Amino acid sequence: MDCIFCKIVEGTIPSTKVFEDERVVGFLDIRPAAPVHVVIIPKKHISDMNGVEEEDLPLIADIHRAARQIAVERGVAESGYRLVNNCGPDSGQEVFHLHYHLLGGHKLGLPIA
Ligand code: D5M
Repeated sequence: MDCIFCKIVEGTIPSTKVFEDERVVGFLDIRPAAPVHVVIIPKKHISDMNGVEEEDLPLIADIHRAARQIAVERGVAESGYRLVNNCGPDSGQEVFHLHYHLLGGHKLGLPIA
């Protein structure tokens, strides 16, 4: 499958991984939108939130658990951070492998709409 994030999981293209466990990987975003910008993905290929099946729901909890740990390790757990999922054309989703952006490290702007 020609999926850039699957290739990051496999290690066939370079990335700076900051988190990895059995089911989840976190790596630095190539185009950081904030001082801390980590992309968190399930290793399993799921195209987007609409593709999340009932059986995948534990993976969403795994991603949140990873996000919390990454936030601590990147020093933004106390100052605050945002976890963003883009789904579909209006959201601007560019990569069709389910992912969450963990953003922090400065005062984040609102609204994001
Ligand atoms: O965001 C997709 C995000 O993925 C976007 O912020 C760039 C990032 N990206 C794309 N390719 C790479 C690689 N190779 N390494 C690290 N980060 C990458 P979206 O929500 O789909 O708009």
